[in-house]
Amino acid sequence: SAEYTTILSEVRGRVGWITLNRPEALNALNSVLVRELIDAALAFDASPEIGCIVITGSERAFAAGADIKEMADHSYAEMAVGGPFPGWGGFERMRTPVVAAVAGFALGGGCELAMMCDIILAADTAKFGQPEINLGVLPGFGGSQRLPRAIGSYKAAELVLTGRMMRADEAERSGLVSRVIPAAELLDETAQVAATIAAKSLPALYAAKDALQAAQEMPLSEGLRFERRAFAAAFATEDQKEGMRAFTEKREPNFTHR
Ligand code: CO8
Repeated sequence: SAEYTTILSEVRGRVGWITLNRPEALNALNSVLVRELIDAALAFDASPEIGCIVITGSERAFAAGADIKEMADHSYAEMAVGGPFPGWGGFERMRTPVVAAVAGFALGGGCELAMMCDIILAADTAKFGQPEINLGVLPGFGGSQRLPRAIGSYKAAELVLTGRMMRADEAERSGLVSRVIPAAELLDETAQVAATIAAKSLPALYAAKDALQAAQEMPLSEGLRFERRAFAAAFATEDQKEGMRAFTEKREPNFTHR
């Protein structure tokens, strides 16, 4: 949309694309970029025409973290009262699946932004890390919580306490990244993954994402009950009838997202 200055936002079929675009600062997340990113993402999330959201950066950087220059002089009170970036709660509660396509640096808030997405695809040039410790602080966008859940507590501790970067292949082995893709093919491959997702039944996608998120937060017994109710509820959709009818008729389903 034309009014954005730090991101590009574009609809391709049923996929909403957001490209972080502050090349002069390696896509560092300043308050304008964060506001625009959340605004664009929530608009896609609210649209029944969008079945998947992609967030990507440039070849050099997904995002090199929160904008250190903007943040440096903030007081305790300013950070405690929401900081420069209110609104993440809405981003984290989006129902639409979100794919992060990471090339180059995904550091600090950049790594944390990728971890707020459901799937992380990485170019072979990607570098992940939580270097906040080098700045005399600690991760502040969820890194100390999501990284241990993603890669295990001991490996996360090493990364958070040393601040070192992890290359794409190590991130894939660790389970942070689902696939490493040659850099030149990252966007095409991401477009295919996103289009594959976006073609599915939207209510089924919402329910599946909801259940996957519940798995991060609930004990197993509660999560299994959550899933069981969601599975039963899926039988109230037209898409369930269509999906199962299409299977028995040996044809592709024609989902209407209802
Ligand atoms: N903030 C501001 N500017 C940045 C940032 C950043 N995070 N990263 C890079 N830039 C700028 C540089 O200052 C430089 O600008 P200029 O040309 O005007 O000097 C430009 O981008 C290019 O960067 P470099 O010249 O440094 O490029 P290199 O290739 O030499 O190095 C690195 C690339 C290694 C990525 C290096 O730029 C770097 O270390 N960046 C900082 C990484 C970092 O520490 N990130 C963590 C930031 S803290 C954070 O994310 C906390 C999140 C929680 C916030 C919670 C709020 C509620």
